[in-house]
Amino acid sequence: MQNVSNEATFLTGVIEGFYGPPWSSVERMTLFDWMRRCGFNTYMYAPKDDLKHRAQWRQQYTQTEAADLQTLIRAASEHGLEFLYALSPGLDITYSSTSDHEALQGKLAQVLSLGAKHFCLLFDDIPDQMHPEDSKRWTSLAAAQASTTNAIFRWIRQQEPSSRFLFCPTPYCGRMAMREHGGKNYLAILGQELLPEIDVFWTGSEIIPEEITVQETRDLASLLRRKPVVWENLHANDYDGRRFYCGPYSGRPPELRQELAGLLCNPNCEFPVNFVPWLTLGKFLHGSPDWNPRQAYLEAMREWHSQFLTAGAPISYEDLVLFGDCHYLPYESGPEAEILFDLTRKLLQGDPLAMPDILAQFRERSERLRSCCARMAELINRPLFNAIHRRVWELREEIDLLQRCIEHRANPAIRHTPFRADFHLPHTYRGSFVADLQKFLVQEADGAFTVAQSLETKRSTPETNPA
Ligand code: GDL
Repeated sequence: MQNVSNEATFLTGVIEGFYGPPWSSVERMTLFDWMRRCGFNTYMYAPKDDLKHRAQWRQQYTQTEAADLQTLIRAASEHGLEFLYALSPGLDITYSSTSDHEALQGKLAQVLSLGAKHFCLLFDDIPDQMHPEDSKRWTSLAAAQASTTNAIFRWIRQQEPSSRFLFCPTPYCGRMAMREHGGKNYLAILGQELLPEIDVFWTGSEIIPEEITVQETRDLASLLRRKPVVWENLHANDYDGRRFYCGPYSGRPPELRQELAGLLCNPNCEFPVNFVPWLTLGKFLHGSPDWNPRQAYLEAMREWHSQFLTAGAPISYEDLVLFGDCHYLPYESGPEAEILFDLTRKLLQGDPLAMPDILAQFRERSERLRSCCARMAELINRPLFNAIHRRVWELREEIDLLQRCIEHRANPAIRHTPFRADFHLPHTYRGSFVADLQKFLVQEADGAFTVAQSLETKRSTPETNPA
């Protein structure tokens, strides 16, 4: 499909587009260095919890905030990167309101005056109902959003003729479109109404799809009448505070690049853990057709390893790979972690004394991981330590508990007595109100939720549920 956006640069890079605390200016400067190293060309500013990006989108930045934004815009340019400013007015905008239109224009005028050239309007994660006033003027949300965006785009192009402009639809993945989120035929109406110069974001069949295929992307492009820009959420972790992902860019074929107008990734909230995801994404975007995610991961881990110097005993490359494999991707753990998982499962399902080889392998591998986690406390790179230490602690605790349990089961003198661990007591370990609530609903393999078999009282007591 030929469209206007094909003639423009293929967008590659990073969206700061997650929920949670935005990155610091120091992190953003490091980001720009890393982005150059990855061969990316674009940074999109869209932190959901910059109040003035979304919740209070009408408000202009204060002098201090504006000065910070200006510094950031300049720094992007000094690094040879395009800076894209995104605004999210969808939570409460009235599309037909003159004052809202003026607020929108006024806000973007301020950011233009700070040096930004490229813009984006985001309508993701908003109510899909229109204001009654809007329904009088447009028959669909898609038409209302397209009309508003076209008007802003035309105005921006008058100020800045080289401006690149993007749009994020309310249904931004296949599942939402299928459920008619945003209204019937939203994407077809958008494709027809939105000016062809405006690029459209898309996350894939799901918000975080395991795979993105060429065929589904072609189908979408014909609906939208333009090639989409992928908003890549593969490494985003804002939806689950217990996880981060440092695995490789994966699940997308190299041929996909030809079907897109760009690919920008919205990554982990914890800035330092994005090194390997970005390096591998850079390789995917610029690499050869024989792209191999695992290979790219192992190479990128060699580079990341240099950031794991400690004040004490060193962390080896092999141990770092094992640790990284425990925090791989949303749908899979890395192979080194899988081996540990299988060893543990076998030892817990059977008699450890009857499988000395498995026991020996478990001892070696679990101890490597446990002590690697312990050494992380001595990382010289404290921002990296701060970013990962909760997850490191949790992993170490669990490995420690499993080691104790398996050694208990492997000890003929005590193996028939109940296993207890003094460091893992009820209420202090695996506790929390959320953990209690999570016990109510069980998710089946097909995604359906069922009510748990036994709905016990809120807090299990030591008597009823010993550790
Ligand atoms: C989303 C949000 C994004 C968030 C991500 C992962 C889009 C277009 N919007 O739905 O801000 O970080 O999921 O939770 O992806």
